Amino acid sequence: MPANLCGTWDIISNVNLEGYMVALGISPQLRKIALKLKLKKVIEQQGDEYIIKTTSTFRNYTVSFRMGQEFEEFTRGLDNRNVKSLVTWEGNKMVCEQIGEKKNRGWAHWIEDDKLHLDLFCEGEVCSQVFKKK
Ligand code: VL7
Repeated sequence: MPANLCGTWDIISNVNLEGYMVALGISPQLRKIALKLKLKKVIEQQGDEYIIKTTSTFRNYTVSFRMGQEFEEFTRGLDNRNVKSLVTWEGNKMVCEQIGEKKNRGWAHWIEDDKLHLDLFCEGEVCSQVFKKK
């Protein structure tokens, strides 16, 4: 992997999760819960498969994929949509495009100063999260 993102990570900042969730059409009630969560990321690699787990006390979300191989993703427990996803390296960024009903949807992970960064984007809204290694 061009950058080693593997490990267990705890969120330390979360900017514009609200805007991202509004863009996804998440209900006000669920947004209120989601905004209070302290998210964790567990990123693993097994052979050529990557597994990304987002966990919280409320709900967990797991996705697994191979680089450069399009896959069907159902965002269960998030906005519950089907998308066609594709993850590739763009330099040292792990970039996912999520093609579906929502335009310009996806995310990007990268490492900066020993921190794991994540931008989540949807229809012009960007949520920027930073995690520190556990
Ligand atoms: C996914 C929050 C907010 C809906 C539930 C809140 C509980 C706990 O897609 C994501 O990560 C990618 C890249 O690492 C890999 O899947 C982040 C969680 C961000 C989304 C939407 C609120 C509903 C969420 C899992």
